[in-house]
Parts: sequence; C-alpha cells; structure tokens
Amino acid sequence: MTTKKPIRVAVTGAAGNIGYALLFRIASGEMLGKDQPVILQLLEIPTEGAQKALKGVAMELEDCAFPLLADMVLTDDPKVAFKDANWNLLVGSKPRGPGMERADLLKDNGKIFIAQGQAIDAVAADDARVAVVGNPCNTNVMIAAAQAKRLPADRFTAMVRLDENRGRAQLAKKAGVSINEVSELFIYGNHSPTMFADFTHAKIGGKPAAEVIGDEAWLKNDYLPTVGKRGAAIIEARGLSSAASAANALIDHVRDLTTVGAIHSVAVASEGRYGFAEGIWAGMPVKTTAAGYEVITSYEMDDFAKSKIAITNDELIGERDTVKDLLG
Ligand code: NAX
Repeated sequence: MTTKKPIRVAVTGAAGNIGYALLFRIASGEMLGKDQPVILQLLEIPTEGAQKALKGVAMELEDCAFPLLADMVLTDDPKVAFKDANWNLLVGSKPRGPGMERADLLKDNGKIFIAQGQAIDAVAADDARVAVVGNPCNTNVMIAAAQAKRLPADRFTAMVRLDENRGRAQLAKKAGVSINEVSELFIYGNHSPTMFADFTHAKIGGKPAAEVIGDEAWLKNDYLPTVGKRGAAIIEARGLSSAASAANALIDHVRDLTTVGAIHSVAVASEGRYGFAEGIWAGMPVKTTAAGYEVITSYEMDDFAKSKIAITNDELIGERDTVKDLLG
C-alpha cells in the first residue's frame, strides 16, 4: 500500500473521446506512477447530455476499482475542477462546426481558455502545471498563460507529443527497424500540418536518420507531409479523430515532464529560441530537470530546417494576430 499524498489531476472535456481513452490510464498509474494515488477532477460543459455522459464515465472508473484512484470530482464549474489541482489537462474545446472559419474557431476557443486560465491561476495548487491538448493547442495555451498572474509561463505547455510519436513511428517503419532504434526526433512549431518533424537531427540506431534512410526526397516530400497530415488521415480512415493515440501522447507528455532526464518535444513559450517569435508557444526539445525543464538549444539548423521553422512560425504569428484581443 502506498502512503503518498494523492496528486490532483483536473481534466477538461472529460466525457469526450480523448477523455474516455485517457482517464482510465491516469487512474491505473500509467501517467504519474504505479505507487502514486490520484484524485480526478473532471470538467464538462453544463449541458444535461455532457453531465450525464460524464457521470457514466465516472461510474465506469468506479467499476474498475483502481487502487490508486483516491477520489473523483465531477463538475461543470472550472473553479471546482481546478481547485488545488497539481496537473491541469485542458483537453476540451469546441470543434469546428459546418461553415465555420478557422478564425472563428480560434476566437471561440480562445474565450474558453481565458476563463480556464483565470480559474487555474486563481484556485489551482501552487505547483500547478498545465498541458493543453484542445486545438488550436499552441494558441490556446498562449491565451490561458496570458491570464496567469500567479503562475509562471513555463508551467503552461501544449502537446506536440503525438506528432513526435507519429514521426518516430514513420521513420522506424521506413527503415524497417524497431521504434526503439529511433531517437532525437523532435517537433518544432505548431501542432498543425506546418509543424517541422526535424529528421535532420534524428538518429536511427545511433546514426543520422538521413544516412540510414538514404532518400532525401522521401524525407522532404513524403515523410514531412505524412507526419503533418496524419491527424487528417486518421479522420479519413476512422471517421473520427485520433483519440487513443492522443490520450497515449498526453500520458507520455506528462510522464516525461515528471521524469528527470527525459528529453521530448513540448510546445513551450518560445522566448525567441530557434528563431520563433517571442511570446508564441512552439514545439521544441526539452529536458526534464528536478525543478521543471530546460529547453535544449544546441541543435544547429541548416537552411532547409530554418525555412521549415519560418513557415510554422509565420502560422503561429498569424494565429496570435487573430486572437490578439484575447491576450490582454
Ligand atoms: P470530443 O468532441 O470528443 O470531446 C471534447 C469534449 O470537450 C466534449 O465532451 C465537450 O463537451 C467538452 N468541452 C467543450 N468545451 C468545454 C469546456 N469549455 N469545458 C469543459 N469541457 C468542454 O473531442 P476529442 O476527440 O476528445 O478531442 C478534444 C480536443 O483535442 C479537440 O480540440 C481536438 O482537436 C484536440 N486534439 C488535439 C491533439 C493534439 O495533438 N494536440 C490530437 C488529438 C485531437 O485532435
């Protein structure tokens, strides 16, 4: 029996598709450790349907009799969901409706993240950390972080880990090797098709991936779009967007941010690193430390990599311009 104090994990959009693939894994100890009790604080929108569905998910969690699940809170109030929460996983957001422009989606979701950023800053634990999955996640995390007066910006991250996992898997498949052979594949920029999956520094079996693959045209013209548009390919095949793989990536994201020495792709406040504009959140490699994480800045980019980073940087600047009224 563990004697550790439970960690409070708030999850928004808890009755959604990703929520259904995520909560059971958190409760079973896959995210924070097999001896770490958790309290799940679950937020859904205040409609009868969403609250009823949330209740159903909670009933199933109860029926798993997870030894590590110390308690559950079900609510439609962000201030209740984020109360004393150590991890705040912002999964819920509004999907793009028929005929809706991307700018409208950015603005509509932006409002959600203003309210949630304020609530987290007001009531979450002193060590509160935030991971945003709800799209457009880089811009949503920037909006939430802009509301924080108490919590520093480095507590706010967005998820590009699914893109990293996809990128590693595609390299392993092409090279015909185990996924464990692929290292140093990091995602730069936006969680969108403009992202740059940096194959130029990736390694396969410890050797440069480009050398092992031996097909630069494939890397540039097939690999990058395959990774960048994988989300759309999943929707096309499954009729639904990635859920289990997204939940899995979020487990990886948080587990690696709490594992000292882990190196992985995270969207963080750019602070001008790798040529990204100040103030936007961009994917880049980070190394987890005892105090939090540090960004790895030692990768030298060639002209091709710089041109790819410039494209995703421009898109992120465009998103920021669209929501500039929400950043005050
Ligand atoms: P679903 O539509 O199945 O679930 C979203 C849930 O969020 C719904 O139950 C909804 O009621 C709830 N919700 C909406 N607004 C809320 C609010 N203000 N507070 C609390 N709950 C709220 O979507 P799902 O497939 O679970 O995807 C969730 C989000 O993840 C989407 O924005 C999606 O685009 C994004 N994704 C991000 C990925 C990434 O790598 N960063 C990959 C997967 C996914 O596409």
